[in-house]
Amino acid sequence: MEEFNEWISYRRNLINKNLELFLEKKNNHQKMIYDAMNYSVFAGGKRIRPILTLASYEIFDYNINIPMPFACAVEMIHTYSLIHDDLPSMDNDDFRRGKPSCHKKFGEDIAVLAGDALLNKAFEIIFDMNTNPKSNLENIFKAGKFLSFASGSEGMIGGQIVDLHHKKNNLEILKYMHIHKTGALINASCKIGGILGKANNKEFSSLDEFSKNLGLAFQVKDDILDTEGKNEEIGKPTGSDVENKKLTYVSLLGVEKAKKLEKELTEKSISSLDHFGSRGNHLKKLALSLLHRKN
Ligand code: GRG
Repeated sequence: MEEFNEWISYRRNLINKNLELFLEKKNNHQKMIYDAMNYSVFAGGKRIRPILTLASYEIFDYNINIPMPFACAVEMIHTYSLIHDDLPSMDNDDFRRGKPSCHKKFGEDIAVLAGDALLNKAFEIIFDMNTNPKSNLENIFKAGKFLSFASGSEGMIGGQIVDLHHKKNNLEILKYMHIHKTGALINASCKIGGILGKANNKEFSSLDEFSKNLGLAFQVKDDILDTEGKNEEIGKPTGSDVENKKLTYVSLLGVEKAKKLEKELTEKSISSLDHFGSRGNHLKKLALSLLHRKN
């Protein structure tokens, strides 16, 4: 456990250092946008998706500098989605990561632009990767395609549309929404690690299977935390799903069945890594730690 905590902290710190470099503040006329981008990116996120990218890559190779720009890009896209999701025209949330949400701090106009700028920055740093002689251009393009697809209208944005504009009244549509809204980026985070690590077809499929189940488990846990979590640990008021009469795994199945489902999905995800042997251990531990997370 101690070893795993150190393993996580080391990667989280490295991701934060790289994010700082990529998002260096500029003291020019558009300083405000850098302030807003940095505010949201450094508001205390867990960095789960970039750690998944690194951990997936590490099944194949130890040099985590290679996937690092992608790991940071994934986190930037995730943060952009949270900034936009919190806007009054979407979920209208005043708090995020324990702090006033971006639009509460900087105003709606800046929050929209900060989200847009993070999305653009993400792809800028990926295109910059071709300057690294160790990078394989073909794999960078392939991974970049996965990331843009997962973030777009057939991925995360697609899920958000279902959330905002579809009547959600059964498990099937709920699952569809979450596979896209939350699952797609988690899935891409792992697949990117596999592509850059030059995984073969079987290995790539295992990472795909792992992250699909993990993404769903992650969302079920999110629903459980909204019912059972503590405001101060989660960083925003809990109980909002019930208040907003949202369809969730908890409202559909009840909390006990939702917990059972989350456990089953986590176990399923873990078992798809079995053929990696001990090389899959950190990813497995990561999945287990998400099952027990408090925020
Ligand atoms: C606006 C294009 C657009 C998309 C929004 C992902 C998303 C789509 C909205 C977020 C809504 C939400 C809270 C979903 C629950 C699952 C989730 C993504 C939780 C937040 O992720 P964590 O727990 O957050 O990894 P931190 O703050 O740790 O990074």
